[in-house]
Amino acid sequence: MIRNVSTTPYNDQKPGTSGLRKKVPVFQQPNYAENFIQSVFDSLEGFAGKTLVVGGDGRFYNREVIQKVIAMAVANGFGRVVVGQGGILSTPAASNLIRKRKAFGGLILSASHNPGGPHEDFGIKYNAENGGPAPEKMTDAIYARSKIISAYKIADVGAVDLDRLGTSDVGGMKVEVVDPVADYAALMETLFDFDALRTLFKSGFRMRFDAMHAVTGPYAKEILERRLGAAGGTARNFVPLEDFGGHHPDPNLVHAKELYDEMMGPNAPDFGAASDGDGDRNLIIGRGIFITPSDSLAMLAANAHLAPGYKAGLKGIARSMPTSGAADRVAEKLGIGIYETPTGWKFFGNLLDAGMATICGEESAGTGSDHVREKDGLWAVLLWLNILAERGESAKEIVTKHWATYGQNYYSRHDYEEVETDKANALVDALRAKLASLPGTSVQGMKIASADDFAYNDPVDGSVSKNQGIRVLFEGGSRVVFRLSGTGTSGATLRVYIERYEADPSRHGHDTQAALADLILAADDIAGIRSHTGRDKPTVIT
Ligand code: VG1
Ligand code: CO
Repeated sequence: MIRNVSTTPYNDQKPGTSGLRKKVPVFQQPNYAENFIQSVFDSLEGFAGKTLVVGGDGRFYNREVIQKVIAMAVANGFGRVVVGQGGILSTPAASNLIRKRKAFGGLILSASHNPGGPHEDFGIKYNAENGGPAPEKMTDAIYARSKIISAYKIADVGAVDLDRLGTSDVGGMKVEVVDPVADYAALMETLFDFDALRTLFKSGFRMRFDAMHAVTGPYAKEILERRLGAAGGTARNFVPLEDFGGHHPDPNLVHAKELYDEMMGPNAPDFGAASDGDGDRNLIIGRGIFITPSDSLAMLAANAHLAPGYKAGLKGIARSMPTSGAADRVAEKLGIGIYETPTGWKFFGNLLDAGMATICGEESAGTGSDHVREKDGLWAVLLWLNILAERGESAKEIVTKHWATYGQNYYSRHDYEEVETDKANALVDALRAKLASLPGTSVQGMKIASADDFAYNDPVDGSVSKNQGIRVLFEGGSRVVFRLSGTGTSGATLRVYIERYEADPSRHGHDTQAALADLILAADDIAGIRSHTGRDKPTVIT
């Protein structure tokens, strides 16, 4: 039986950088999830009889919302729902399934790197038929709908068994429970030289992969250990837990500190990596060397032709604006296009669809290619492995040579988390107000060349996205960038991105914070971080 349930709108269902993210108790309010799901369906046209992919990172509340999605998909007229077994699908695996099954779209349930559990975070994101996150005009439409929604449709179909593989009939619609790993692993086999990787592991190459008790555990076990023959125990924390073991599944130097310490230790493995809650991020650490995500993007782009899937070369590279310019130098050398987009993977979709970019990346540990329309943690790890196997050098050698060829972009991000929203907004407003007066002035002995609020003109569809981060450029190419996070769920998070280019090899590989010290001071002088927020240091430095 299909019911039309009346509801009243919530006023806070505006999708952020990557979907709607809220605390679990917010999502558990009466009709909260239903309102948002119906607002998504109401903003779409022509899905009758078509396929919807659904799955999530396994966090608390995942299964409940999947049941709601299935019951509402029946009532709204979808023909089929494809769902990962146990409700599990990594974000890149969901993107792949949408594309492979020619689905109408998909709902991905995740709050990514944010913690999970009854009092932590949950999220819902809609991805379109290209497998990529809904573009801004779609998320704007969803938000607009959510503010006036008065009813949603749901079918009384009872709970579907998400653990048994196979197809069943649910209220006249097909529900197909699929192995979450199989199609993804098959895709990876088409891109990388699995024989060469097997030989690498056979020769004694040691690796550590920290799945952080999040979604990539089953993927890493299957691909690294079963298919590639990496030693048992290569994948660590590989059982997905509803609360990620109480940790933040955020692969950075703070939350993956154990991995970092091991990689810097005396008996370090050859290669270390980690992924986040929903499997789209990657942390890369060679023996004795951390590789910043911005550098990793540049190095992957420079060497991608060594992997079978990219041997024809790259069409172009795209990076988010705050990401360092290291990839720009690679693009220049390769003679291909480089595109600078706002933060968030949704801005890469058009460039990938149009064949303008092959590899994309963000400073926040996101890298991916045109094989799907999401960033992809394990993909980045496998591409690194393929490059290491082909070059026969250590990660550290590859990094050192890369810097010698292109120069080093010293880079760091300072996050001030859970700042009171009013104070964060006041900081940004004050900064905007003085942007025009900054050029020509000096801070910490460095002259400001230009300052603006980044706006993006999409070269494919002509759409314009304004206010995407304030950037202050110094003479000589150094810069600081300020923006507020669009994924947090409590208060505001101020992100400060700091970058300096260094051409001289004798100055490469030094301590990053020391190399950026004057710019860090300048950032505070310019934005008044201490005076506005009352903080004297960042919460997280990556
Ligand atoms: C952050 C990152 C951004 C990334 C986004 C989603 O957004 O900075 O680069 O695309 O998270 O990643 P923000 O607005 O908080 O800075 V994920 O792995 O959370 O889906
Ligand atoms: Co993520």
